[in-house]
Amino acid sequence: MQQLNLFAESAPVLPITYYPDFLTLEQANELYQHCLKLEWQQNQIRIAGKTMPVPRLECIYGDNGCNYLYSNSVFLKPLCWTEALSNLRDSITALTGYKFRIVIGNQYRSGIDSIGWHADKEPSMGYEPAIASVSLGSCRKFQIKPRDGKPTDFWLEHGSLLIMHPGCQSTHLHQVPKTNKVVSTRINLTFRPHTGGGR
Ligand SMILES: O=C(O)CCC(=O)C(=O)O
Repeated sequence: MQQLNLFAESAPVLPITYYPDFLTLEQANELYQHCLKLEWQQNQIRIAGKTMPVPRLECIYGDNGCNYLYSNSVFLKPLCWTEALSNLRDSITALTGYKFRIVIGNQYRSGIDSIGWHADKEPSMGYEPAIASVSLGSCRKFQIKPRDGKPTDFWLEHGSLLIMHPGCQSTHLHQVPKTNKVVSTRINLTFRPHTGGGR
C-alpha cells in the first residue's frame, strides 16, 4: 500500500502519515453508503458565550461508557459499533498498531460546512493520542500547521487514511476550511482512543 511518510521527506516536518489508497474504490463506495445511514446529529456548540450550530453533522460510535465532551459544550454519547465501523477500526489497528475505542463522524454537507483550527486534546483520550482519520466522498482541503508556523495543505481523497501520530495534537493544529467551490458531501471518520468505559 502506498504510504506517504510526512515526518522527514517534506519540509516542514509533519507528524502524520497519509495512505491515499487505504480502501479500494469498491470498499470506499460501500462504506460511504453505510455511513450515510449512520445516526447523524446537528449539535450545538458554545463559543465565547454564544450558542450556535456546529458547522457540520456529527455522530459517534464506540465502546459503552466512552462518552466524549469537546469544547466544554458538545457532549457525545457513543452508540454501539456497527459491524462495518468495527471492521474498519480493526484494519487500521492491524496496519498501525494503534488502538481505538470510539469513532467520531463528521459529515460536511457542502463547502459551507467546515472545522476550524484546533487540536484534539480532550483529556478523555489520554496522553498524546494517536488519531486515525478516514475520508469518504468529496475531496476537501485539510490543513495542518505547527502552533506557531505556516500551514501545509493536503487533499484528503475518497478511501484515504490519515494518521496523526502521538504528539501531533500538542505541537500542531489542523482544520478543514470552508470553500466556495461546489463540493458535495464528504464524510470523515476519526478513530480515537479513550480512557473511560467498562473495559
Ligand atoms: O474532517 C477532517 O478531515 C478532520 C476532522 C477533525 O479535525 C476532527 O474531527 O477533529
